[in-house]
Amino acid sequence: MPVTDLAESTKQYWKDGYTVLRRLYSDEEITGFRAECERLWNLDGLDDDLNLRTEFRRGPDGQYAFDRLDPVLDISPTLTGAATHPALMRALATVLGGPAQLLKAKLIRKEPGVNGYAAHQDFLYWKWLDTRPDLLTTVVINLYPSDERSGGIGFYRGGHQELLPGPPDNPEGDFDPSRLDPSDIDVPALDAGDALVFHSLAPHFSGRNNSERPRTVLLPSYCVSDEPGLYQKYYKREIVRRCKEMVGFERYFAQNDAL
Ligand SMILES: O=C(O)CCC(=O)C(=O)O
Repeated sequence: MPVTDLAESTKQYWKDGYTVLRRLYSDEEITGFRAECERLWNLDGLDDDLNLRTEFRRGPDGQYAFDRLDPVLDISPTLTGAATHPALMRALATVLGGPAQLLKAKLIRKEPGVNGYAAHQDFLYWKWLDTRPDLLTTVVINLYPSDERSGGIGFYRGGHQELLPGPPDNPEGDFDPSRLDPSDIDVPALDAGDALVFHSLAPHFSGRNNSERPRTVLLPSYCVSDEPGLYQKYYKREIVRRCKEMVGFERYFAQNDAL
């Protein structure tokens, strides 16, 4: 049973740009989600450079490590259940002030020693949706206890008021973190079953996983909208983009060139 006061969470979300819904999922549900992640992570072909679902990050030895399955819901009814759980959908409707619709969802598993994500605002990548930032949100469904040491997400508290400009040499790119005050950073410690909800303009980043176990989270994003088929619209564009820009295929070309 959720143990969060939703009125408090809503206040915190709009003030700080994020909030944690504690114990949204039961131990039994989390056990099922963990087993499903193990199954997914052991599917054949995930480390294939041409697999459009998988993305890579630098691991401890400088080599690429597979860390992301995106999209994932179409091959996992269990994780679809997690991302559309009635308790979550009810909580989101309260926090956002209207019914939320699924936009996208990815599974991130950061092995020990694998690096994190540079500071960014998700909305920069969603401008093409032509919707207001206040209507877009992401949820971190946390499967194992996680904190700063395990590479949890850090936020610049209250920084979700505007899209921040990139550095002078790339003003349209990700914002320059040196423009923000490091004393505003908060890395919420999460328990298994907690759901962290953050605004599409919340400036955030994550560090390397310096713990001994993989950090595993499901990250669905949502939009308050009446438009049907947003999820399908998102991935139609995203998969075409990856193909056109050949995102993720660099290693394949390097190997090919070396033949
Ligand atoms: O889970 C993480 O380490 C960071 C993910 C993130 O920042 C994102 O997907 O926008």
